[in-house]
Amino acid sequence: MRVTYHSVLKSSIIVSMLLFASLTSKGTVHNITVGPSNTMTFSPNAISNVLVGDTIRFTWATGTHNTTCDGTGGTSLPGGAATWTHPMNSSNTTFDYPVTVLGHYAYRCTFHSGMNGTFDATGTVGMLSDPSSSAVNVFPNPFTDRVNVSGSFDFSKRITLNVINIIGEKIKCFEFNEFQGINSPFNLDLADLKSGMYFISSDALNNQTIRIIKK
Ligand SMILES: [Cu+2]
Repeated sequence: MRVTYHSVLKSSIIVSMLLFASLTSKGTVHNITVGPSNTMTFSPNAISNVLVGDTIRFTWATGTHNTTCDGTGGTSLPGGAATWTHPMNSSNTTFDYPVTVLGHYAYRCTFHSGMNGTFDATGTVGMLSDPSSSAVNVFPNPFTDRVNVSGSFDFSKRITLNVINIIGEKIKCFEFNEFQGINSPFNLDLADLKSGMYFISSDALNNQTIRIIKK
């Protein structure tokens, strides 16, 4: 695979595109039922396909419970993720937790020993400007030096991935002239970027714009 690199370009069109993309960003809601059929369980008690940008929705069914993830009592969550504790009973029937950090989450009900569950955030949802387009994964995110981009690319085109800073300047452009297998991620060397937030955009990603964070 050959990668070519272009110098800085600037485009105010991209700024308006980013604003539009952020307004239409969407993730998936993952539903967890709390205490179904008078059991001391979360159902499902393990979810493996969560993406950053998704929402975990706890919905009460029966009993008096809570959902807690604060790093104590066997619970755990990735560094930088917000802790939570929320009652789940007939007066508190739903609780939404927005997933903003990649990693493994282990939560529990503090009232009932053994009533616990996990979910794993393994990728980042694309910010979709076209709701019908499929999701793109970027990992790791946050990243240190290199970031992988995978998803349903339009392979009828040469793949160009642009890296854009928060004021809309295109600061890098990667061109992939030989197509990889659809399951092989594109690996971008971003070691020389400063820490902060950037976006990846590409015509070949159905105009999705993906937020990435450099550590
Ligand atoms: Cu409980």
